[in-house]
Amino acid sequence: PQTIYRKDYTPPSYLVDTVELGFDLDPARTIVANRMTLRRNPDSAQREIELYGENLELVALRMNGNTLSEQDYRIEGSLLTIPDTPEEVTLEIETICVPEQNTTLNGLYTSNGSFYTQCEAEGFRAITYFPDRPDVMAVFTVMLRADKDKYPVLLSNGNLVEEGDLGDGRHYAKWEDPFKKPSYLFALVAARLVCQEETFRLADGRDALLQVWVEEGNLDKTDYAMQSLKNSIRWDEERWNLELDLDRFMIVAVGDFNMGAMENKGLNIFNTKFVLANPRVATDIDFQGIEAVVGHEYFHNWTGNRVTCRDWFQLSLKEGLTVFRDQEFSADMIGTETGRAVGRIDQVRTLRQAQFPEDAGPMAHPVRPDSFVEINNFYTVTVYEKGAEVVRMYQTLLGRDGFRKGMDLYFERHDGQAVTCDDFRRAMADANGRDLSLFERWYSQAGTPVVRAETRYDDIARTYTITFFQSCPATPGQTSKFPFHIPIAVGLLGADGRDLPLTIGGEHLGSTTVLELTESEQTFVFENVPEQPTPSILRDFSAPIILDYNYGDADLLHLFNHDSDAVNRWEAGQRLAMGRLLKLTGEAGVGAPLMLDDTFLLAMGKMLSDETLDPSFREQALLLPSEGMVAEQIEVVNPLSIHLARQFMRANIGARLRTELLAQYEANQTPGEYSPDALSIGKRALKNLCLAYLTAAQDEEGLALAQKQFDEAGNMTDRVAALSALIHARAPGADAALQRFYDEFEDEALVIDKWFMLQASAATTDVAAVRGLMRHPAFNLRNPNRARSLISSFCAGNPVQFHAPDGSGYAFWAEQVITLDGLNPQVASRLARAMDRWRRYTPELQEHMKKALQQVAGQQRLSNDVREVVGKALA
Ligand code: HT7
Ligand code: ZN
Repeated sequence: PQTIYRKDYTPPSYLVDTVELGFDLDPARTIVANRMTLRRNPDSAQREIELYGENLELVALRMNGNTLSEQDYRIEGSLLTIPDTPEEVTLEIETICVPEQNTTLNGLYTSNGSFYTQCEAEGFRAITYFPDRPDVMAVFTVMLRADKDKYPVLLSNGNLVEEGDLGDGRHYAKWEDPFKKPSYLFALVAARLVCQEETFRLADGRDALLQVWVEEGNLDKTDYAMQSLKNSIRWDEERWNLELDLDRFMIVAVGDFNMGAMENKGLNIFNTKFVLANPRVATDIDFQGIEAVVGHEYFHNWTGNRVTCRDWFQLSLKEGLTVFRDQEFSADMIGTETGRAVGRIDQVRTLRQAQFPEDAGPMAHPVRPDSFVEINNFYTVTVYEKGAEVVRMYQTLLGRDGFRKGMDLYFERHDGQAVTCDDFRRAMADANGRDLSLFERWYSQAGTPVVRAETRYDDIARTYTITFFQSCPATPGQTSKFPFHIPIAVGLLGADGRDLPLTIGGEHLGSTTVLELTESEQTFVFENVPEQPTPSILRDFSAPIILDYNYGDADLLHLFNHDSDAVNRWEAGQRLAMGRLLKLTGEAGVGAPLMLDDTFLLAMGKMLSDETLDPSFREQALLLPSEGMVAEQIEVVNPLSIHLARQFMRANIGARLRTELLAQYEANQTPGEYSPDALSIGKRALKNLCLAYLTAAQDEEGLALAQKQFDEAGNMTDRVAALSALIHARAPGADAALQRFYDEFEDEALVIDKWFMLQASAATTDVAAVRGLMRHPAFNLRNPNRARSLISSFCAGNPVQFHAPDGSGYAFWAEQVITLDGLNPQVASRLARAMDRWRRYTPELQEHMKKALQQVAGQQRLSNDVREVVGKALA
């Protein structure tokens, strides 16, 4: 496969002003008529028109009214070139595609018999020939024609300008989008749907029509998405002065979808998972996901749609920025300081669990990649979550007001343009009169920087010195790195646990200050420090780095008990827990007896019962680092030892903190009507963690409580938590509970996904059991949610069984990647990434893993998506 390089970017040869699309929608044979006006791009020396098309039957091609014959153009792969074209051109292209056979869910496809599209990144070329690249922006008009009975609802981007009957059982709708847009933002839907709608008054007094479209039977699950949409619109107005620019904004939910959702202009298409919710079927995490994703897609209207990306290497320009915006939105919706910190802790967890490993693995790439084989493989945690961290660091460095000035300048300069990450950085720098040239390295260098800190207190001079040493490990294609521009927020705690006032160079800096690292070694001296302090470094996780500081247990306990920065307070607990987990893992590996010290348990018990603290924070503080996070700390990974160590720790906590856990289980009940507000969510989370610890200890009362909670729960959060506790504890009632759960929710696809996922990730579920579940009538490999709920949950979420010593998990993985690749390369390729870190396992496991990787790589017919992932893993 061909590698595409960022350095090879050239401007498009032609620009497209208008596109008129006509669709005669038929699942077996859809005819697409495309009439577009193009003109030569003054910024390009090229004189040929380049169009992309894939899996299309080309019926006719006319240029300025004349039919072109095969001698007039070339088709090489997906590129159609028309040479020697005039300054201004009208092209008319007729193609045929077959939506019902499109299992890739890219381009135009059918789901449950209806039509949907997915065009990002390069799906539009599976609909018609077009200069399908984000720097070609055009005004679209769309005419949809389809059978009226089967597809009563016909939607596309922008405004509905005409609709009516065609007489032969078919009808039509014409849509015009007044804003020019790249082709990846095109969308259409032709389906039997119903909607919840509302008119919403915008800040400038205009009324906008908001609609949430779902399949019949799901209207009782749209309230939260609608509320989240209204909150998003208001928040964007209030925090950034950004208004909805359309009269109509639609969300459509579809059951077959490769990712979470898509920000098509005015017609967002969503995975049902991020739309449908009510207390009976959705958990607190589902509700939170809906708020975040509805916000994320809506915020793209400015950060992505109005200002878009010049090329796909700049993906983080829109994704990093929009993730940052959705994170801030969710934090502001909670509105409390603890709520914000708990959200931040979740973000740190995601980074450590998924992004740091990516940065250290074979697919490591900079936030702005230099090359790719398949762009779909670069919708990654690095581009999204690390990208958001990079945006957050601007705000940390420039302050909230400075960041806002930068955003304002960015929109002022670039509205209606397709731009680069450099343009964004320049806007930030220029708006604040700052030199941010070194900051560019966050975009160009892959890998997670490691910052080592050394400290010294001088009790005579009353100074406290911190020296930082930064480095960054080699990543594929980048052996040595330059120092990063790193904001490190620091506070110093006195012996009484309070923040000491900070002074550097005579300047009073309050209780937290942001130190800026730009060199590989830098020293900062705090003055007038009255006593040996405990340093709280990297407050609020001010940069996506690994902090290497030799904290002793006493320091960590002090921070865990007192740090005013909630993120670092949590972090101290994680460090305490990680130390124990690593020690226990070593002991489990050699069959030594396992023991957990009283100091740790005491600290955990105190945190658990400290009712001055928010339950949501206590839950986070008591949650142990995941098995995956432990694995990242170990050079030679034996998943079973890690599992045994963590299970031992959980059971020990459950047994030795039994009284406190039972008390908190009771204290954090949320009687009455279910509400997904932050306090109730926190209480349920803490209560259900207590239940998980108690049942991990096989506590009889705990097991009885789990059964009772399962039987009586009035909401899905408690239901699923109880079921999970029963399954993981191998409780006698687990099988019956699973059956009851299935029977009760058989018709709720998203709940049945949970049913599969719970089983797939249980350490008792081996490959044979997963194969059995694949034969279940409710299993369907073609549905991405279902495939992920069973196969990905097993391969990425059940380390003990996936890494079975006989290699059966890996053989299963290879088989599924190969089969899925024939249906849906995007889903297959994500599953393929479960093997990214294969070189870190024991030699025996490595051997099996390599064999499985080679088996996949050796397939003759393989998508670029999967070939790139396994190729890089084996390289
Ligand atoms: N911008 C959207 C990306 C997306 C996507 C990418 C590749 C293949 C399918 C896809 N569906 C959605 C989602 C987002 O970040 O908002
Ligand atoms: Zn996005």
